[in-house]
Amino acid sequence: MVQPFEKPIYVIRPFLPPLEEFCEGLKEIWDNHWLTNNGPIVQRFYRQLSNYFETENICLFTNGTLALQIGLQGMGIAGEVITTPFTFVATTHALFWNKIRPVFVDIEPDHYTLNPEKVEAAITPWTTAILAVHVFGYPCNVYALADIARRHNLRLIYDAAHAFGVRIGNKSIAHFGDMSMFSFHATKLYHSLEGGMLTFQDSGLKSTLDYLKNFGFKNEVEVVMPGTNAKMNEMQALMGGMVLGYVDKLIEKRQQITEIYRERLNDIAGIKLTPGLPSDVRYNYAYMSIEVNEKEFGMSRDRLYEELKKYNIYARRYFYPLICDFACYKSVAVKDPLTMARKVSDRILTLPIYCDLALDDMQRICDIIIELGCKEFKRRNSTSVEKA
Ligand code: T4K
Repeated sequence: MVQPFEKPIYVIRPFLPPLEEFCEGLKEIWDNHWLTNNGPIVQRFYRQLSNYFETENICLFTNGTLALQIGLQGMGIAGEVITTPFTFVATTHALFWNKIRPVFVDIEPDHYTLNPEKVEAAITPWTTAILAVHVFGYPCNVYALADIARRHNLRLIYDAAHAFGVRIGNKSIAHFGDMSMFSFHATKLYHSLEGGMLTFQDSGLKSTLDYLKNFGFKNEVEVVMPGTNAKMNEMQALMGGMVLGYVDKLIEKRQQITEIYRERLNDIAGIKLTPGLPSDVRYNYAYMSIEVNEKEFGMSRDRLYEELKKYNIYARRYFYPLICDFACYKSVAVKDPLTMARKVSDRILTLPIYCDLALDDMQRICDIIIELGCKEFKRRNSTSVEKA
């Protein structure tokens, strides 16, 4: 019998650079006595990211939620926006804070991104934009969505919170759509403690976004719009700049972990792994999700989630419930039956993945999952034999 872990294994564990490296960086902040409000380290971080994403059309924020909220405001999005119910709740909150009505449509079965056919069917005279999510870092069908947006004169915005480092062909994913939001939260594969970033195609937006995140100040005496406070600070930028130096290695390590998971869980009845991505996608291995089919596995997703806790493994049900089922969005009329989103949300389970997850530990996580499935399957079968 496989033994439980002595210490909790969480779904993620943030990467931290060597402490000495961070302490060295802190000296710069202590020397500067500059902590926030577009300080020198934020400016340097901006240049590093411009280089990484090959664009100057970047704006940094204190977190991804405020970035998205301000991005929508800066672009003047209003009315109805077509979006996915299978995401973190912040995606929809950003619409709500802009008094925009979310129109939820269904997702694709393989990579859980917006289904373009459903998007097109949901367009009304009030639709102004599509807010799609590269969920788990899996790219949306960017070409189909761009075509729909162009034909219907809609803006195309991506919640790319999970998609740092993802590329399609020879381009960063940041170059698709009118705007993309990246989250640098501690739980993401790439982080700056907390933080967020917008990338956008229209360079004219930059000053508006900069005003909006800094109370609307143009200079000491001019406030040009009612902005808020959503600035990134020096400590965040210091961490972000350091982690950037490690990001390729972090992605490589996660790829290794993912491959072992896939190898071990591939032939387990009732566990569905995500199919491979098109060959021109460079994936970032942001999350390791499986779908659990209760009938075939012998145990429901929720039972497995609870049983794993007994072994000190804290998997997560990203994303369950669907956003439209949260109390605060229940009053939003949903016309699409969301058949696929409901099915996936009831089956999905995100397993631990982070760069310092020991390979032995992940083998043990797989052993536990397999053992739990087999035990339950045998128990159910023997009960039905006894009954017969
Ligand atoms: N759009 C999408 C699609 C998103 O996924 C998110 C955020 C956003 C927008 C908004 O971006 P931000 O405003 O956050 O930049 C977590 C994160 O808090 C959230 O950022 C993330 N998505 C979401 C998918 O996951 P929770 O509620 O699951 O976090 P929490 O605190 O339960 O952490 C998960 C596990 O990580 C814990 O069990 C333990 C571990 N952990 C967590 C933290 C914070 C650590 O080991 N160390 C830590 O410092 O939302």
